[in-house]
Amino acid sequence: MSAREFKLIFTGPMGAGKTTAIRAVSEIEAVATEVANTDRDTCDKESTTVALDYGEITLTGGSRLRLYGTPGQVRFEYMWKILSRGAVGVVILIDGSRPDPAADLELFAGRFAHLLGEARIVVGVGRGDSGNGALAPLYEAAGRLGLSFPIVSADVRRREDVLTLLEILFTQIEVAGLDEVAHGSGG
Ligand SMILES: Nc1nc2c(ncn2[C@@H]2O[C@H](COP(=O)(O)OP(=O)(O)OP(=O)(O)O)[C@@H](O)[C@H]2O)c(=O)[nH]1
Ligand SMILES: [Mg+2]
Repeated sequence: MSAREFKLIFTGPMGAGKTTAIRAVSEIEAVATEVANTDRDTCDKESTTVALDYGEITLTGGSRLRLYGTPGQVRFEYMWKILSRGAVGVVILIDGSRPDPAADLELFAGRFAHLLGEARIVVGVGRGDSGNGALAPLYEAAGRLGLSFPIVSADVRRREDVLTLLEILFTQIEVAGLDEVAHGSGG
């Protein structure tokens, strides 16, 4: 049986943890394109991604996931499209402590919605209040776009949490039969 490979994207606003998430799970040394962060008002951290992150992980069933992280800043938006090509899954990471997480989700889900014929979405929310109803505004934001996808709390510094996001996403991809579409039903 030939090894099956799938391309997944991690996206979301600056500082949500895309680079952190890929580092947390990659079984190869993750590739990063970090530069010093000059936008400390938006997000107070040392560095920011300007082109992409890259990592790889093999699932228990043998499927190999190629993980691409986008930059979070809208000025690098041209990379979002380039990185999206051929992706069958999108992980949108949301920082629940930012001023308007629902608006962030609306922006990113809207920008990646064009992939939904051949891809699925999962949303991971960090730093937020994980209490009952805390995710409701995010589900409402998805509803405004006419979209529905799973939204779960996740601390992407924890490998287990990132793996859970990937499992939720990969299950949707399998249920939708996108793994067959991407790789041919005969293979
Ligand atoms: N306290 C807390 N910190 C978190 C959580 N998730 C991520 N972080 C931290 O937030 C920072 C995220 O930084 P990056 O991984 O560079 O974020 P990014 O999304 O790649 O950002 P850009 O590339 O600049 O768009 C890291 O320092 C993480 O350790 C969380 O749930 N709680
Ligand atoms: Mg990054």
